[in-house]
Amino acid sequence: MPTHFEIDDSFISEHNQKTNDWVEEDYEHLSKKLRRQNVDIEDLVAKAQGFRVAIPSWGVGTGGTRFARFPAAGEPRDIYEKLEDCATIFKLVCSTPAVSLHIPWDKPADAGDLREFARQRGLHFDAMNSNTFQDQPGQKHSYKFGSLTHPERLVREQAIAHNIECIEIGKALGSKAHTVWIGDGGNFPGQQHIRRALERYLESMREIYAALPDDWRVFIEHKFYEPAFYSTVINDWGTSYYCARELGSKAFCLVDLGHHAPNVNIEMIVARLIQFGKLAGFHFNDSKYGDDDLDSGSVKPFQLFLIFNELVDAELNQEPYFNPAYMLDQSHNVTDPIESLMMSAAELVRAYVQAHLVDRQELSDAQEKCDPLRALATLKQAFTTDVAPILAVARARAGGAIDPIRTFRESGYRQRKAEERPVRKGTAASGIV
Ligand code: LRH
Ligand code: MN
Repeated sequence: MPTHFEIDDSFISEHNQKTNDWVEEDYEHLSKKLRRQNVDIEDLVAKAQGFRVAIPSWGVGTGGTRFARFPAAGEPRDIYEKLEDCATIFKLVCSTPAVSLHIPWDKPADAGDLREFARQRGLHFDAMNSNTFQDQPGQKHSYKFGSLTHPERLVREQAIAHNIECIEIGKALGSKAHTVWIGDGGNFPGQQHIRRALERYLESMREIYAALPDDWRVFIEHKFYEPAFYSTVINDWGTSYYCARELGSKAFCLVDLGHHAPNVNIEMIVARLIQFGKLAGFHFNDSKYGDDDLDSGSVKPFQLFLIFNELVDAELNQEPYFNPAYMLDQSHNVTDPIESLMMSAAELVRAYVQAHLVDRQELSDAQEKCDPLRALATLKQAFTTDVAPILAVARARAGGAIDPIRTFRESGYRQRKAEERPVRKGTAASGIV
C-alpha cells in the first residue's frame, strides 16, 4: 500500500471531463450576459486565478467547543500530515498555496526539512501565529492572568521570548509576517487596570517589533471578548490601530471577522484601515453570535461581498500601503475540514470576482448624485450574478477540480487517510481544544 495516498492529476481531469459539459454551456451563457455589460469574462477568470488565501494549519484537524470535540477518522496527527491535507486542498481549488502555522502546535523539529516537504507539494508559509493563551507542559510562568500585559515582568518576558522564537522559526521557514493575538483581559470589573494593561502591551510589543527583520510585518489581531469575559486589552480596531501607529511602519491591524459584536459594520472598519494605511489582512470565517469560526460565506455572504467591495475598490484605486494578507481561520466541528476549507476558499474567490463585477462608474455616479437605491441596485446586480462558471473554469484551467468536493469525496482520500493514520494514543493533532 503506497505510504501516502495523494489524489493524482489524471483523476482530477477524468473527473472534470464528466462535469465539463454544463460548465462550458453556462460559461458561454454568462459570457454573453457580461458582454452586454461591457465586461470581458476572461478578465474575471484571470482575477479568479490570481486570488490567493492561506490555510490555517489548525483548520485541517477537527475543531470542537468547550463541550466536546468529535474527532474524525483519518485526520492529521502532526504538521507533516496537516501539510499533506493542505496540499490536497491546493491541488483541487488552486488558490491556497500558503499555510499559516501556529506555534507551538506546529513547532517543527527541523524547519529546513519541513520547508522542503512543503515546497515539494507547491506550498509555502504565510504569517506565523504565537500562542500565549495556553500554558505548555513544563512552562515556568502561567498565562492564567495574561501574557504580554501580565502584571509580573517575568511572565511578560516569557511571552515576549515566545513571540521572538516564533519569528526565528518563521525566518527558517520563509515566512514574512507574524500575527499576535492575545486573550489578555479580565473577567471582573476592577480585575485589570485598563490603561496600565495597554501600556504594558505596547512595552512588550516594542520588544517583539524590534526583533522583526526589515522585510517582515507584524499583525495585531483584535477581539472584543473571549477568553476574557469582562474586558479584553486589544478589544477593537481602534485600539489595534492606535498600537500599530505607536509601533511603527511594520505594524498593521488584522481583521478576524468573528471578533466583532453582532451587527458591527465590518466593511466600514475595513474601509477605515485601508484609508489609514494599516490594513494587515484577514482571518476569514463567519458567525451568527460570537467567535463561532464557521465557514466563510456560510451565514452572511452579503457581508463578505461588501468587504470585498471595499477591497476591490482600494485595489482599483491603488491605495497606498494596500497589501492585505488573506487567511482563513475556522473551526470545523461537524464537517470534513478539507471540504469546509475548499468551500470557504471558493466563497472568497466568489466574493472577490463579484466585487470586480460592480460597475464602479455607475456606483460612484449614484453616490455623488445621492441616489441610494441606484447605488444599492448596482451592488446587488454584482452580488446576484452567478459567477460559478468563472470559478469552475478558473480552477479547471489551473489543473484543479471543477467540483472540488465531489472530486474529493469520490477520490476516497479520507478513507485512505483513515487507513494510513491510525489514532496515536493520547496525541490528537494539537490545535483548538
Ligand atoms: C483567536 C484566533 C486567533 C488564533 C486562534 C486560533 O480567536 O482567532 O487568530 O490564534 O483563533
Ligand atoms: Mn483569528
